[in-house]
Amino acid sequence: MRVIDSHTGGEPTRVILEGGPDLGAGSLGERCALFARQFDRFRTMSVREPRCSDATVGALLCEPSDPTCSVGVIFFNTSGYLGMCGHGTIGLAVTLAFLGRLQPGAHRFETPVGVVKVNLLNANEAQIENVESYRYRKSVSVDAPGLGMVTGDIAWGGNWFFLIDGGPTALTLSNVPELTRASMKIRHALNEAGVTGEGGAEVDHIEFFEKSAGSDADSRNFVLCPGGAYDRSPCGTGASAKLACLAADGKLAPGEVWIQESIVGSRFVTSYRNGDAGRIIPTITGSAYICGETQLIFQDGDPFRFGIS
Ligand code: PYC
Repeated sequence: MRVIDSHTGGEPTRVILEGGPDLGAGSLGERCALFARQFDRFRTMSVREPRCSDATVGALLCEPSDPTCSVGVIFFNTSGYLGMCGHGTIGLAVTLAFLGRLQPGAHRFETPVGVVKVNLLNANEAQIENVESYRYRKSVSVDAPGLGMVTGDIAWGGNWFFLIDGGPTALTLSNVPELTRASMKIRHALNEAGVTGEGGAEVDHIEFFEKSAGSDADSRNFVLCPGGAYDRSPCGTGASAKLACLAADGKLAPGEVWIQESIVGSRFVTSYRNGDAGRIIPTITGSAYICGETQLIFQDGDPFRFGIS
């Protein structure tokens, strides 16, 4: 399997260029379902230890089914599949630029949850216009063991998020273990209480945010991803969900810039325009860098050929 690794604001993306499954020519949604049903081992072998880690998002490069798109992509991680991935889309754009397959300018990428517009600004920087994002429920409270009642908003930004104003402790790197434990408890409490996104979808990302201390960013966040790792980047879909909440509360106007900082201090510059029915269309700008070009080898007899589960 041939892969290229990059990071976007510290968050890794592994693009599978060759050696992935043949998923046919259905819609990206159909191909993602087929991937999960019949070829899930390609996911586990490419992103799980010992060849990768929980922090990485994998990206299977596909032929698009939409003729207006230049690229199709299915994102996944160690625990399952992602509808969309903001940092991963920026990483993919920069990877394709590195390979000489994408020129600066406007492009359209097809994902299982819709088309994302990508403007490659230069070799390391891209701006994406994400899928329509919206707040689904405001001020939902759950009782999380050891934390008490926790209140947050449920919003869609290409994945489902529970967004909480303020963490149980300051949003600093040294507090990552405590933030991880707390956000896992909250996610578990949401699941136990049957609190979901629209249509019963699991809320699998938990986001704490607060005003950035000693920085000119508008907000700093900590995002727990489905696999249990935290997002080193400011999380493109999480930032989109946050923008949707700000827009719904009348706290950010269309076109106004919102700088979202991650727990490691990396940044996305974001804004939105109005979509349909009170939804918004977020724009996220960020940088990615190539870290490696690798041939993954899976030897016969390797007990961890398909990854450590
Ligand atoms: O940037 O959207 C994102 C993302 C989702 C999970 C990890 N990063």
